[in-house]
Amino acid sequence: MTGVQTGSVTSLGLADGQVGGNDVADFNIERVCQNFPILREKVYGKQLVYLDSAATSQKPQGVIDAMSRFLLKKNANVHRGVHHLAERATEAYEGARVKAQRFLNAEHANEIVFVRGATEAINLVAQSYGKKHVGEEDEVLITAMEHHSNIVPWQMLCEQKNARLRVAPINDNGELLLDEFERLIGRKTKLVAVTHVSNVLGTINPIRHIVEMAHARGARVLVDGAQAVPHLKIDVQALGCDFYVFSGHKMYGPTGIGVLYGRSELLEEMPPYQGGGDMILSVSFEKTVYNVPPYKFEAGTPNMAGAVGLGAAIDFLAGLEHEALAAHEKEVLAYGTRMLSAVPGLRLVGTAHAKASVLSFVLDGVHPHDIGTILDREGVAIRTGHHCAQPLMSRLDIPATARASLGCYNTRQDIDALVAGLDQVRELFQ
Ligand code: C6P
Repeated sequence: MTGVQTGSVTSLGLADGQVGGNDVADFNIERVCQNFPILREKVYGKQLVYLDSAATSQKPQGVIDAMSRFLLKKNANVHRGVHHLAERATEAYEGARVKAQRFLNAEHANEIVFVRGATEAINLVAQSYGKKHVGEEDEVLITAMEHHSNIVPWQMLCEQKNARLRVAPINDNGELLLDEFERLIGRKTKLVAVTHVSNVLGTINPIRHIVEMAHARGARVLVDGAQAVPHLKIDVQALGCDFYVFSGHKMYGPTGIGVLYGRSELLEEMPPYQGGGDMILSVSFEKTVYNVPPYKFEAGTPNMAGAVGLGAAIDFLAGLEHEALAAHEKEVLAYGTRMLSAVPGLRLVGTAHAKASVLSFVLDGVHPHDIGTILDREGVAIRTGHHCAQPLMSRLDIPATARASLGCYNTRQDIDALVAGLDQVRELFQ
């Protein structure tokens, strides 16, 4: 939020009393913003306007405090020591796992594997489940709107196994062509890997429908939830997916921590991804007996402070009344869509009917990098480039976009600052 200057940075409780319904007024934006100290920063003497949350979100004070409290009061290696601090650390770490379980509405805490982020989670599934179940001439189905993290691990697997990577097409609005998608799920399809929300287009994919189509043909489904978790309420049981992955840092948590959710029976039969400490029950030079999930997939000392920070981010999101947050984000997205559409020479990229907080665009005669550089001088932070989705750029026949992406702290004023900055860009270039 532009110009947030006031208030102490303490409260997490954001839903005032009986907050409910879809009234945006229920959402106390000033109190939300007070949780994010970095929003008071100035860049080049201008008030920071942060519109790059899809790359990484800013962190609320509660997350910063929880991590520092862990390091100040509880730090020790988890699962190993008999001493008191080791117990405290293990309790904090395993407590974060239970928070993640509730956040996703997973049935069991042991379905939550801590990983570095969405990228590592997808690689884990590809090299463990994929290596075991995808054979020669089998197929893995992805979509044309995937992030490189949900393309390259499957390409690597397909190369290793002589399998085939298939790609479901999208229309010009950036929506999946569901009939085509269904047609591509065949007898040989072992896995479908699809993003819940596109990081470039903002498209929200109909995951439950996709899962039904895939399961009807015996294929497993991995959902890349990296861009969905900050905005949507996730219920993996209702979605019915087999795997769901996300990164902590896009949902107000720290970097270096993320989650792989996998259904128990799948995690149990999957081979380990990496070997090392903590993932074993016993080791001899002749034979190693692996630990049970999730520990089987958590070799080595994990990111304990990161897990605690992720737990605090989950608490932060739980403290926001979800309906009010969703209504606020929808309203700012709609305002942004209207305002940007009115900028001469600007074309929005990604106009799906179901969309989350992403506004990608191109501007006649101006390279996106120039847009980003000029906006930066005005204090407006956006991302420009291919956004790790080069095949999508090829499909759209553009080299890059400028992308403004929204978090819970963004407002109409931030959109106004973006549009004012774009006016300057146009004056210089058009
Ligand atoms: N997208 C963006 O600016 P990691 O790097 O593992 O935390 O997340 C990877 C990833 C996977 N899937 C989707 C849909 C994503 O958007 C991302 C990360 C950032 O769009 C950085 S490239």
